[in-house]
Amino acid sequence: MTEKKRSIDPAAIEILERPECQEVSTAFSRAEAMKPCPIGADGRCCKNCAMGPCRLTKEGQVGICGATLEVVAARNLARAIAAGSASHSDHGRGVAMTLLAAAEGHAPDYKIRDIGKLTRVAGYLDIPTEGKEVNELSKEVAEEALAQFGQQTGEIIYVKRAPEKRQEIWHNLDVAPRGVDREVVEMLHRTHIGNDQDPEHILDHAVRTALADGWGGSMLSTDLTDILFGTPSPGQAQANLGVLKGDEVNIIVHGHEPTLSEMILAAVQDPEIIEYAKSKGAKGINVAGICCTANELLMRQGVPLAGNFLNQELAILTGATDAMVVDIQCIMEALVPLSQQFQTKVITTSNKVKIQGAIHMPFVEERALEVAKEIVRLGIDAFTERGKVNIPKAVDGLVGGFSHEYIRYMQGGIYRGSFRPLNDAIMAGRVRGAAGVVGCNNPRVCQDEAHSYVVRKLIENDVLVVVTGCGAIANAKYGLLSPDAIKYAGHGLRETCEAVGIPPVLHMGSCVDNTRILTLLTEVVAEGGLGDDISDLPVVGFAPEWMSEKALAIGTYFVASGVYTIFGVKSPVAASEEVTRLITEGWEEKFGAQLVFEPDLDKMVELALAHIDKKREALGLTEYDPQRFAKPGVTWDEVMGYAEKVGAPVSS
Ligand code: NFS
Repeated sequence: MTEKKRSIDPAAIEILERPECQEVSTAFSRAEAMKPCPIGADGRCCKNCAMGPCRLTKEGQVGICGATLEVVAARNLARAIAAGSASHSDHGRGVAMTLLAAAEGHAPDYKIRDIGKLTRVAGYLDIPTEGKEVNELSKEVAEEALAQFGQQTGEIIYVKRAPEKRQEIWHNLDVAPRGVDREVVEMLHRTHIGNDQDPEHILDHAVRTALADGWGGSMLSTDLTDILFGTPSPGQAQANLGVLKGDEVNIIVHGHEPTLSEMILAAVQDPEIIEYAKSKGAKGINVAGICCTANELLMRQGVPLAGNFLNQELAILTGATDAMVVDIQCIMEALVPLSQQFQTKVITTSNKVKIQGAIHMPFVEERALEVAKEIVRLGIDAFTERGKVNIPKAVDGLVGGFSHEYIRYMQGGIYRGSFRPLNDAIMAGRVRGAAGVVGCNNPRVCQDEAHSYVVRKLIENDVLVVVTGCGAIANAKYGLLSPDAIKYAGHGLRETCEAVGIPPVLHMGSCVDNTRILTLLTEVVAEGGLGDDISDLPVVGFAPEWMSEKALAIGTYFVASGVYTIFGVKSPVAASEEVTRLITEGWEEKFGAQLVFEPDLDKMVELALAHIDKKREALGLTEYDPQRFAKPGVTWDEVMGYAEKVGAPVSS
């Protein structure tokens, strides 16, 4: 395999092609050396007890307990969904604990930054706000949020934020989550040897578990993070490894929680710390992010994105990363041995995550800023031990920070904010539909290729796109999150984006922020004219380069919320026709949407456009015609040329 096929990222290609990197082990080289186990890959392997592992490779073969292929594949998928839901939700719990500590005065370095959001969230949670001090209300909100995790009966409060028709579907199918933790625990119980052995029944609970994540743990995480650090609004930033600086201390924050990284950002602004860096010969301190931590900091603070999942090792290979500060999730163990060949200090900070050989500096909220400063000092000291530094030049501009609140605001302002312009544009066929393109990198497929290809094709076809997670970072690296991306958009989408003042690809945040997309879809339904449930909307979801269990949880809660969702790479249940049928036709019947696995990029796009057109037709909307909003016989270049001649403002 040539380096080109490993990635389309110019920085990644440059680093991987360097002579000195040829023998270095990275996820790219390990993926080439390690063939995936074909039995496990498509769901045929059961290792839920010590009678096995049982590998069901022959027609009609069953496990030692008699488990059929359908049950094995369904259980494996369900367990992955439980692990993904647990990860997002436990992250959400962490944010709730920080909010509580801040409200009670035990975390003096944190302040409530968004009182408006605090009041709105209190409203969602049915907490009266009148006459309450900020800290008092924050405490009640945090406690109620925490109660959602441990709740045993009834249903989680946020279920009621979904369209009414959707809630009815969940009630009728008995999949409305009762409590976040309960569903995860029950999923593990049901899939233990000798329990739930009906694939449909197992998958019903997998849906309930995923919903507990999407409309529970993750949605709470987004809300409470906004309360603590502010609801995002658009701002400019830069992306790719070119954001690292040769003459400054580079601190990379990597993982998922903004609680620590926000403090790192505060620490590097401390005059004493800046002075310390200068005393060691650095011009300053540069903070950049990787993975979802990057998205959290970008959305609120405009911190540059060093890259997505597959860029983490490459950042160290530049020789310019002095400290890589990690918290939870998507952190490769390989960072530590790699860092030992450089000056880079890998610092673990969560009490949930230790890596052998890394420096562990537990991050305690009571003395958050102090710990952050100690961590930054380690990075500054490492700067003095630098060897050869070789930073790729690749860097691209972007605009990030589109919270659903801001998207509403952009369509009418504070008092008249609505989704009317967007709904009208969809109804008129100016905008054909919308898509969420989210999720990971996976070295089994070319890095970023699927993300950027799918997004380019969608906007070309007048589909408005929202992105999160590593997918958002992927698109940022190729200029697709800059207003300039309008030049790739179809005529109708272009016109709409220019009228509203938005780019055609909107960065909506980290992976837990996929819940912002759920809220946005609900608001679009409530605006009227596009049916009365999410499953009526001409929208699709994508995770074209997925690899994590969290991605499966997200995909499942999107489908259960009514969004037709396409995953790339490969299907983890390919071995079982029955399970494949259950998550496609079966979920279509139950939830009005399917979870489809399709590795071919063009087919992915075809499926998406066909689905969007099918939904348009069902709604009785104008048939989409790509030429309707084009001036006949006039190309865009001609239009732009004319605009320039008459001095009209143009956006490309
Ligand atoms: Ni989402 Fe974010 Fe990236 Fe995938 Fe990992 S960082 S939570 S799981 S790899 S998008």
